[in-house]
Amino acid sequence: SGDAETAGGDSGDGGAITVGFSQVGSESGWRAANTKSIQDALTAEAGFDLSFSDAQQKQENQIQAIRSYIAQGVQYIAFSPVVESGWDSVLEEAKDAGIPVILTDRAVDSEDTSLYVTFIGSDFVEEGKRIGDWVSENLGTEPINVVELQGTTGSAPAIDRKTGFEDAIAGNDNISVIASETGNFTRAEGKTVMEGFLQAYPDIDVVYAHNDDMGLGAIEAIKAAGKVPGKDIKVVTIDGVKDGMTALAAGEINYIVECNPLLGPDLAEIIKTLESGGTVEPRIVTQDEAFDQAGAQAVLADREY
Ligand code: GYE
Repeated sequence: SGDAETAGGDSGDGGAITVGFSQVGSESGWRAANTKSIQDALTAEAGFDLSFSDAQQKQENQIQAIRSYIAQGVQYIAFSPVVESGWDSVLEEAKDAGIPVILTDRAVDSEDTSLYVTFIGSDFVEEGKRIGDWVSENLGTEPINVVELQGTTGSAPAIDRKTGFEDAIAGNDNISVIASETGNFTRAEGKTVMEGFLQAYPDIDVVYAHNDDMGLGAIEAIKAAGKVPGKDIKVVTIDGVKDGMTALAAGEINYIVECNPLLGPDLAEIIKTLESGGTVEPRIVTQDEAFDQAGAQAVLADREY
């Protein structure tokens, strides 16, 4: 139809849909898979003109990116909020500009839910709970000392995965979380924090890492301390990315609850639905599996990411 939106794309059916996406960063294997999924789904061939930015785990960068998408007048804004709080003003600016916002992966704590159309992503409380259930059910009744590597402070997955785990172990007096610190969802910080834990606590039984990458960093620290990961110290993580599943299949991780990063196709579909005047559910929960070592061995070859 020759409108302004045709400038950046060429869908041949009246102009590409302009979308601004503000990504958290590139902190983990999960994030890399999530970025690829979004970029692979919101292509020019599929009818999109995607502007993508990486906030390097900084909220101020995300706010700046969103403001620039508003200034550009994109048709849709999508983002994965690095932390839960502090979004109300910029979301109000988007609303005032008439630009629908879609939350992917992580939640905001804004009370006014009219500030975004929908939130698509996993149930992080449930993920933490499944890890806690596994620890409760598989490691016996002797005292179990757990150290926890938390995700980015203030992020929805760090808050919820901690809560879910605590809920699940609440009835088990033999399980204690003896230390809990953030490793910011990165392998390097997971390793450093675990080195500190190993020095401070001689009798760690389990590491609960909020993502695979921190667990993989912890494994390096465990090996460097002369212990065997998966045996001397059990390792349980969340995500199920290739490196995590490989370590699980090799016996260095004991259990992984999956968190599906492949949100691109659903995001594309949500935008197409809205574009054609349809409505979408305010909360779309992604389905996740869980794997023990035999389960990882069975699926490893066919994993997409
Ligand atoms: O688990 C972690 C990433 O928000 C679910 O962010 C996501 C988390 C994921 O850094 O690896």
